[in-house]
Amino acid sequence: SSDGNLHVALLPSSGMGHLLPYLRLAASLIHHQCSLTLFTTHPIVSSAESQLISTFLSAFPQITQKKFTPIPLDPVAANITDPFQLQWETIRQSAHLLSPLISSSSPPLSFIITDVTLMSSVISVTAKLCLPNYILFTSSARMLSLFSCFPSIPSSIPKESLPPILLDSNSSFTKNFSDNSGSLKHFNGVLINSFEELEKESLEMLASGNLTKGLPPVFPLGPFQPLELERISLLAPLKWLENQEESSVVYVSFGSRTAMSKEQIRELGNGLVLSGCKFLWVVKSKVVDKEEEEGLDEILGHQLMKKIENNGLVVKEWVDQWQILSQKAVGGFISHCGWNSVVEAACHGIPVLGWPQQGDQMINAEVIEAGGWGLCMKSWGWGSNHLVKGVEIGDKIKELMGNQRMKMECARISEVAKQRSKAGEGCENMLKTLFQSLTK
Ligand code: BUP
Repeated sequence: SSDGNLHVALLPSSGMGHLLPYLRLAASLIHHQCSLTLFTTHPIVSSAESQLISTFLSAFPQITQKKFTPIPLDPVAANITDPFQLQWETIRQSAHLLSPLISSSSPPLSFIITDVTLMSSVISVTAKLCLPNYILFTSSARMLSLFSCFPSIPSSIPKESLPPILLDSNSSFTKNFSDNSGSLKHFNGVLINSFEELEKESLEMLASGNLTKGLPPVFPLGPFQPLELERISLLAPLKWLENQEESSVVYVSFGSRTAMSKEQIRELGNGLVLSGCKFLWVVKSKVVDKEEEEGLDEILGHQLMKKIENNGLVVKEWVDQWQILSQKAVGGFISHCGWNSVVEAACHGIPVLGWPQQGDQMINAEVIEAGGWGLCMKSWGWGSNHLVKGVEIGDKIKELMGNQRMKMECARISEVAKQRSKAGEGCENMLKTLFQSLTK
């Protein structure tokens, strides 16, 4: 094939929500006979990431791993409490150390694909090496439209949907976001896990060139498919789902890096019980999986545990979300609206009760709301801001599970998503266009 002699390097950022789409993309690139180098950053923050990387590398021995060890940052001096964000900043500040790793790659690299959180620091390295750059943007096209204009805000996005931290122009987070946005015009293209039927307006706006000057082409490659190697051995949730009635279960997960307060977790538990629905609930009380020490008994309390017994299954471990969403029994999803979860829900036609917690999640939840296949709970605020009571949560779950219109809308999107996932559609065609643009 014409793209057979390309050597592509992938530099993901930290967090499962960033890593997973990189590895899913990597598998498609291998399908196109590209040689691949995967940059991994050490030490790795979560066990979930370490495990996935090693499983991935043993499944694809033809991929070269290049270990990158940035100079550690002091979290206090850097004023960053979130360990994943700290890792982003650590990589940014050590980006110059990537230079020898890039130069020594053999055969020489054709281009590098990197993460939005690392853009401006990576471009300063690759510009000197004259290496073309792409971004794999791990969020929505709607979020990309904000990112590409920032600090301006597109008229389609309400200011209240921005995470509070981005409204503080003095925060280092906002400064990085701005710098990265400013470097966008130096990139050759943006790859994104989205597709027309999911985000028509935003993708059209991005393609029109009216949004911002010098925006490189956007390649909607979605929906990304999970890899066989992502399947995990925790079978209890799937076994339990097999015995539940069709569309009767609400699946609850807030992704890999959102920990709720114990108080909010218990209100959510009460809400689930009050809804009268069956539920499968992934509980997380610590930001990094390695630190999860308390048992469910301690987190939920004995009383709530008793009430839950006959209604739901609660787990603390990593689950096979893709498989769970594909089960007939699942009829709704309470989600923080991390972008991977949104796309996965769309693929399986599961209506979402969106409860954004941080970052891009409110903007992603608005995609669902606008598409008519879920609810975006703006009034529930940003994460820790205030406590949402069980009664209110229970009512919303009933609304989610009873809404036929949302179910139909969602089934329609899922049909299109399935079509696109078939060989020869979506990702494949877009990758071809991408390779053609490279050889021009
Ligand atoms: Br938790 C969990 N099993 O138990 P998002 C997550 N996932 O398969 P996040 C599991 O991780 P950011 C689990 O299917 C999705 O592909 C899930 O990504 C999978 O949210 C991914 O949804 C999670 O984007 O990341 O983890 O909060 O905030 O960085 O988007």
